[in-house]
Amino acid sequence: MITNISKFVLFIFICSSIAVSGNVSGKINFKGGKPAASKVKMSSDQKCMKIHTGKDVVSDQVVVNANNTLRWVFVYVKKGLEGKKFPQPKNKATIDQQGCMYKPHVLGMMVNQPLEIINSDPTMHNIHALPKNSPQFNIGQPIKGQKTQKTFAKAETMIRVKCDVHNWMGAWVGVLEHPFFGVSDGEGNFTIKDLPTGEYELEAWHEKYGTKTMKVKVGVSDTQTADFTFESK
Ligand SMILES: [Cu+2]
Repeated sequence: MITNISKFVLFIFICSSIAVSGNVSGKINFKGGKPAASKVKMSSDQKCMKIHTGKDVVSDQVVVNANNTLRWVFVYVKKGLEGKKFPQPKNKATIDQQGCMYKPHVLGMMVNQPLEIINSDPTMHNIHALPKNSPQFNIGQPIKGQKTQKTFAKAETMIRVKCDVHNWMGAWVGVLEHPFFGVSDGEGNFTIKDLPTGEYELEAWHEKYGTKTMKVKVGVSDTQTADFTFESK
């Protein structure tokens, strides 16, 4: 028989096991004239050209989606988590060189989390990361299927990554002391999950259109909406 006291203990146990957190999700709207997609010229490397035979490759720098939203915006908690420690995620962050482009173009990871760099192309890539707070690295990957792991020792938004062989190849990495970030997708949406309850300042960053900030207050099991708008220049 379950006594009232044991019911109460069970209730407290269940309550304490529920994570005290919520989510933030939003859309990155784009206002103004839609810029024309910029074609990437790969003529300096015939192997890159061959991968894309018959197809145009467009730059990932400015991608305005069909629904007038902006892709590849990095949204993260800029203020409100100071002094808090978060465990490393179990998975590695990944960047792939595929079709002589970086996949993904923008990614987020934590300080000291392994970043797996993959060459999926039958050509030589040279990945060159240019952080200001952590040591730079510069590695040649001549063989298809080659994988190398690297880390960044200090937080930094954003770190430029480029290829020293192919001047059109560029990516951006946001390195944080916490796992609360998202990147806008092909419909302009992003989500930041399981953020501890509290008040935060979010920053949305785009490589061409700069940054925007917004305050949010996250309650238990909330999903707060944080929509940003960038304008064409
Ligand atoms: Cu390359």
